[in-house]
Amino acid sequence: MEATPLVGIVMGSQSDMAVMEECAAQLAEFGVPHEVVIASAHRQPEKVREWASSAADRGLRVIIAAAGKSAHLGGVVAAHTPLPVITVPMKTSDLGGLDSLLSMVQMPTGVPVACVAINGARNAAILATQILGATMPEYRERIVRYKQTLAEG
Ligand code: RP5
Repeated sequence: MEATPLVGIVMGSQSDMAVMEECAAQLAEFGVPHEVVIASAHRQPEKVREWASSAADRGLRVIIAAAGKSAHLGGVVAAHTPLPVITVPMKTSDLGGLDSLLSMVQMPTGVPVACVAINGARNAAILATQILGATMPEYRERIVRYKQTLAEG
């Protein structure tokens, strides 16, 4: 039986998948059960609302939201869930991802999201695992080991 996902990855378009596969791969390396869904805040607002508002009850602990251009997905998800939301600004063809980044970091007071670097998919996975590790020792241990591998070069 598959483990209940602890991290939910949501992205605005199939076109984000090539970058976000790295996020899923990093979570898999840490052994973190996760789910992946494509849902656009603008094109599929009801799908986003339903997924985000049921996330905590379904067992998710952290959400990673990736989007590009006018990247409202993370903020909309955060509006519908008490879970922490990590956003990943997608690099874009016209504005290089600065559009995505600024859309994500300028959230109004009361609805925060964390934000990693443009295309920072692996860092989003690492941060999500660190959040899990705050209360789940097995994931804290995986981060400790990962940091040891970084230090050893
Ligand atoms: C956003 O618009 C998506 O997250 C994607 O990064 C960007 C472009 O989407 P497509 O037009 O390629 O579907 O919603």
